[in-house]
Amino acid sequence: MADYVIGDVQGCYDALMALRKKINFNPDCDRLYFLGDLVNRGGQSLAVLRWVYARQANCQTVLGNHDLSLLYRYYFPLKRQKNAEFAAIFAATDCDLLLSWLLHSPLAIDLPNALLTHAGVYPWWSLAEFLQKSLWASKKLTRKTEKYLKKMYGDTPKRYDDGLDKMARWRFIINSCTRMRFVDAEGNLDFKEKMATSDKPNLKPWFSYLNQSELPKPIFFGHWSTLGFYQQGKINALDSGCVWGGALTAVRLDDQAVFQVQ
Ligand SMILES: [Mn+2]
Repeated sequence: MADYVIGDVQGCYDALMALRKKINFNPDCDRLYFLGDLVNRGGQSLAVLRWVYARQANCQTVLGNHDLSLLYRYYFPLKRQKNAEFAAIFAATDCDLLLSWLLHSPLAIDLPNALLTHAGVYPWWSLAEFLQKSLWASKKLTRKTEKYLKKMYGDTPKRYDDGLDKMARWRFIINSCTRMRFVDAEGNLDFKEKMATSDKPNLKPWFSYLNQSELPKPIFFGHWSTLGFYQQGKINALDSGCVWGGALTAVRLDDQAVFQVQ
């Protein structure tokens, strides 16, 4: 029995099947934890969703920004753009089942030996605060889906404050959990820089603000394909750019063994 954390699949079903073979996935006892962005751009998003959905007893995902984009367009058909992969999902007879399951996926998964989230943990929060806030945001998303999804898009507020109104706090939590890369020294999120490093001296990767010696467990995240597969202390970035011709990465939690397929 083994637990694996898997980076951004983004509709790359063939890569997922190759990885499954490589880790010798046994659905009777192994568990797979996906770091979000199961869908979009890889061309086989429906197949990926169906595969994970059918194995939900031992597969779980956190929500990524592309998963939320899919849900947004499901609930607001007028916002659907030309996206053949999403169109195939909306046209599928099992669309409602698949997307209801996806909607109920969490923003964070707290395992005994690892914390999983799509983009990261806002470094001005403790892990306990992060978990409490992400759970609160998930509840809003599942209970008042259209009300909240409608207001999801936007780059503000840049910084979290308990005094912000409910929708602003919710959007900040969604943005930090699913889109964050660089943060400035005052705690403002930046959404422009997408490379591994930034020329702006005030911007640092969110994880560089963490005091790793105080972290109770390693953090695993995806989303940052330009950073690639990156491990530094308790920080584990697993989006190795499968959809951009890179690799799909899995880490076995028990022994930190790394598995990759091109
Ligand atoms: Mn992402």
